[in-house]
Amino acid sequence: MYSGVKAMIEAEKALAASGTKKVAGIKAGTHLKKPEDITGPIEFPADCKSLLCKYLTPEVYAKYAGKKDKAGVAFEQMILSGAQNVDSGIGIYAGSHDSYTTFCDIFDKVIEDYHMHKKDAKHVSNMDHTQLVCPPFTEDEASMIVSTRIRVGRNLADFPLGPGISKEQRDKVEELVSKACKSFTGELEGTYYALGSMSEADRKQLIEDHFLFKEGDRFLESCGLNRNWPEGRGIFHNKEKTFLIWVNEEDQLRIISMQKGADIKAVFTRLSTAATLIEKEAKFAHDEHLGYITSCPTNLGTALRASVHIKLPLLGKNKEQFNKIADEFYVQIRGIHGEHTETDDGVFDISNKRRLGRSEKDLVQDMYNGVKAMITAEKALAAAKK
Ligand code: ADP
Ligand code: CIR
Repeated sequence: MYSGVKAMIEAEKALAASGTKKVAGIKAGTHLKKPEDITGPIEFPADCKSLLCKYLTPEVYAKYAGKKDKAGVAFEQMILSGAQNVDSGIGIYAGSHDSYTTFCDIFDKVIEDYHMHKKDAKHVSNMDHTQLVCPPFTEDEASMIVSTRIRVGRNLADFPLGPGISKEQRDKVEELVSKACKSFTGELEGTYYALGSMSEADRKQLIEDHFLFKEGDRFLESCGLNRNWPEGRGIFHNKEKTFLIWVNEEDQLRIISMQKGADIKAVFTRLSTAATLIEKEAKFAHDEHLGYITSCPTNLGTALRASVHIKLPLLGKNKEQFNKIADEFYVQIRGIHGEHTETDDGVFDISNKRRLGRSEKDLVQDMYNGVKAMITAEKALAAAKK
């Protein structure tokens, strides 16, 4: 009896010790190469501003470490981008629609922080272009606007999102989308070009002319979105390149309407017509709470970014005033060569910042209102100079 009890006491003590053993923290940074390198709670640098850093508490980490969503995507895969890139703004990507449910303790917080959209809030869509209030710009105002573009992101309901999709599934998405593109007629009719069979010169030209995505985004690379590049990726566009679809970039579809000049209404009308047509054929990942499902939580809801490239040489130098207007009108300032680029010639990309909890037409309205306010400020600065 004695020996048996003694052995049980030892076993109990060992179990207690293993239960209280502290898991070693892992330093964030580019030395983390793959999801398996995340073997403990992440220690971020003190100045890290990402939402991942803010909400990945040791408790959340402990709850989700080693877990997978229903599509089989590991939690560590979703947080690798922010764990590697400590300059991330967000730092987390979903592997499938289900990630938002399975890992809700962190995604709910990120979504509420970024979009101010609470756990029980509903998202309502409205693409009715006739409800947009955007009186045409005067001639001198319109001449400040180089071009206008509106895109929405979409993912197919029957597939995981980019970080979780297999090569075979991605190729299938390409096949389905490129086939569906053949049914466009009239102004929307066009051709699908696979990235892999495009010449280097054509690819470069399309990027320079703002039509095609770039490759090698380090945030997307880290979350697994660039696997098997360039296979399965491509672009559809009509003859005039006013209607385009990016296939299997950050989202499975990025539906884009764009043209030179300032006619926001025409660009939105084309986009909503095309998106409605595509929706009749395809089943997109969508729910009542989050709207259209995207891998990056910033794009949830409408996945809509409406932008103009606009010349603001004076306001652009007056950063405080520029940022104040941007904040007041919920618009974002980017460089004109895509996200994370800087502007050097006084031309800026101004777009709606919000995506979720507001309808498409409200967000295009945000962009119009913000742009109008910036034009007014630019004109006042020019008049004061005289
Ligand atoms: P997204 O719109 O998908 O967030 P980016 O900011 O990376 O992506 O922009 C993608 C491409 O679209 C870039 O080449 C960018 O210059 C181009 N673009 C964005 N807005 C406009 C616009 N208003 N006019 C012309 N090109 C634009
Ligand atoms: C970050 O966290 O800064 C990057 N993952 C990008 C976030 C912005 N979202 C996006 O471009 N879709």
